[in-house]
Amino acid sequence: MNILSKLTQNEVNRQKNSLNLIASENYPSPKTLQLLGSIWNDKYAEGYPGKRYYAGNKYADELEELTCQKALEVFDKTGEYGVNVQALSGSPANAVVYLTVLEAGDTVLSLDLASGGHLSHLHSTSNYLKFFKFANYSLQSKKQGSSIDVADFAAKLKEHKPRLVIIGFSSYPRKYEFAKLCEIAHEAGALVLADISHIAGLVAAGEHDSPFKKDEQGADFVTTTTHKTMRGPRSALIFAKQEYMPAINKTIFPGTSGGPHLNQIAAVGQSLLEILGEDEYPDKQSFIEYSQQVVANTKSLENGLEEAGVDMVMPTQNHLCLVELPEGVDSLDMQNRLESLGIVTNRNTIPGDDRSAWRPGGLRLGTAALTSRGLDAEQARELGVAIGSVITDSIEDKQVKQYAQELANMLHWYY
Ligand code: DSN
Repeated sequence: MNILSKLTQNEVNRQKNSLNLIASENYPSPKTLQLLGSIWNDKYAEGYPGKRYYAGNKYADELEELTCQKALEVFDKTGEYGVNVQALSGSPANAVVYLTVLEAGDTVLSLDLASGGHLSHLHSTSNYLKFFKFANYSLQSKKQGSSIDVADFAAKLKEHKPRLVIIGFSSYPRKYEFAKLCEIAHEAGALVLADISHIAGLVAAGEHDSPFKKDEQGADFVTTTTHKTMRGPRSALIFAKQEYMPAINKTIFPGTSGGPHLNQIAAVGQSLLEILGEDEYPDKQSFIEYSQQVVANTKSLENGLEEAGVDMVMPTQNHLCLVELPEGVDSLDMQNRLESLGIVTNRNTIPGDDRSAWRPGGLRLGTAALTSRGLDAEQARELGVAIGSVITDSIEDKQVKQYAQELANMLHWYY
């Protein structure tokens, strides 16, 4: 075994023997993973099906066409959208939309980072601020329910006159109100990008409202990564209303990228077949059943945390929940302590956070990965109680470590 085989085996053991609650991670099917490491890796295919710059792309063309067709079948019931499957991941996919629709000096309006926005949605640290400006909308107070503050959203539109508005989040446990926000943004003359990276699987399964709608209630652009609740490989999809597709395609190639990664496109195609039920879904369940279980498990996990006396930032309605850590509990220390017990989480900013970004005030927990390993609602509740008891310091570490190891041993492992 060489050093890389050893490292890989170590990582397999780490994943298998721990409980992964990182809301943006998941375990794709073995077939999906195999395609990532397949001979599609070897081929260059600059261009698009039927118009490539190198020879040898007969099957690459069929592959890309198939993946596009399946992506539209899964997501777009309106027939108004097209798709590009060549983006390498979520942040570059969002950048493609910016470079397609924005002129230098234009403003993008997005949710502020502490409230659950994403780094790629233009924030103070973004290099894109050399060219574009940003403004943020925010959430209601906790007392009002912590949802998107629609009045603030409308006011910010009026104040900043953004060219593009982003509806999409990295750490927002509630449902995204696409239709209402799209309508308000369109009325103000802005274009809308819905970034559904976190909830794509829920949207595909009908467990969450869809931004793919006709007219003013639909987003003009929809981006998503494919490896979170979609349970596919690391990659991304960019959808746009048909009128914008030629410009989006041009921004990807030749605008910003060379050859697409056909191995990623093949693996995305596999996960779409599984979502559509055209290939067997792991564990003989359907994607819809899996997605319903993700939502149910997250609610149970939250119930368990609350039973143990932990406060949530807002009640969960999707695949993730957000803990507000008590005063005096440091999030980095808590993340490290839980990891040492076999429970993998990530610390996160929370609305109005006045702690530092390195040691923010919250802990984000998602159940998509463990649900892929067969976690059920009662197990999720018990896990919530265990984590909550660590946070409130009312249980011995060795007891939690043993419990986490037993649960990890009980859950499926695919690879
Ligand atoms: N890191 C991912 C997330 O957790 O949301 C996306 O960049």
